[in-house]
Amino acid sequence: MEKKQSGNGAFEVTNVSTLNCIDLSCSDLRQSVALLKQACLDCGFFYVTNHGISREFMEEVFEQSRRFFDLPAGEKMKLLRNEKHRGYTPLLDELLDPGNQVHGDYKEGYYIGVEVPEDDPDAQKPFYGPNVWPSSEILPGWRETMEKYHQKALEVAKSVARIIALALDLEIDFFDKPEMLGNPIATLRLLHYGGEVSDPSQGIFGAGAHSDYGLITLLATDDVSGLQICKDKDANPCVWEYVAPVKGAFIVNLGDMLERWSNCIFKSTLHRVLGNGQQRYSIAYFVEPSHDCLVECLPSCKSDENPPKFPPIKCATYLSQRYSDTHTDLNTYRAGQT
Ligand SMILES: O=C(O)CCC(=O)C(=O)O
Repeated sequence: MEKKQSGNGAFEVTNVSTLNCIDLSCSDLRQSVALLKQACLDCGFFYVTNHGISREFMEEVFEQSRRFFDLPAGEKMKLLRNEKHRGYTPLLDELLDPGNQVHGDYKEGYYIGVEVPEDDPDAQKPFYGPNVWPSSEILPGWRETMEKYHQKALEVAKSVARIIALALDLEIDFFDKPEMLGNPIATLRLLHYGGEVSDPSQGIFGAGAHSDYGLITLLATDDVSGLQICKDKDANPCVWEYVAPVKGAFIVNLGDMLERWSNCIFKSTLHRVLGNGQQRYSIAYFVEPSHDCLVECLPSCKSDENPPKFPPIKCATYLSQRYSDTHTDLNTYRAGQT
């Protein structure tokens, strides 16, 4: 248990959550499916270990991330995120929980999507296009590290998605189809929390409460705690529990599209980040299907007694709405330059 002094002087006692752990090297697939299903029904968060990405490589990705965020603010602003959601997001850019936050999140970030050259017809789609890269003179090897990580993380995501498919009584390769993860919108996001202390009673957060938009998110963190989950998002007030970092493991959580696909059998989970005065680095990998994928209730998740709770929606339409709801209008930065 962790004790934290809240703004009004009272102590909030926060438990550390116990989460199931899915070992991707385990040969007993039935056991993995059972563990994952229990985690998805219980809280929508679990750890994934033995995923095939080495600790050395993870350390390299974190080191490159630190090198980026250590650059002077002016250098980072030259790489400001564009309309395709690629590039740098400054401190306070994102406001995830407007009802409870006095301003944006105390974090900066960097979005890297699937690299699609400008002259490729797919680059017309809202979430495809070329990435924004720091120059190799300033950060040698940076792009190569991030591209390699992007590919490796997608393989991990596909392995997890196969277990999710089985847990939902679907064919194991359900999410491997071209319109699903065959041609996904998958976004790597480097995050840096600068060491500000959060104060929920004053509406100040490292990241405000939110659920992720897609199928799943793979999260790697350093060993500074801060991530909290609310297992029952319908509870009022929410009960927050810390998720402890586990060396070498991904923290995986379910997103809103999976909630829609599964007709709320597997719910997305509210989570937030509290800063504790220490700098913190994390790396999120958001996994969404292809632009044109119609996210609609799965046959195995509906019946006459339990009809679909959400209308079908195209992945790109849904995502565009969620991004514009939560990010600062880019014109605000342009106005600041004149
Ligand atoms: O930094 C973290 O631990 C969580 C980040 C997160 O929730 C997000 O980017 O959606």
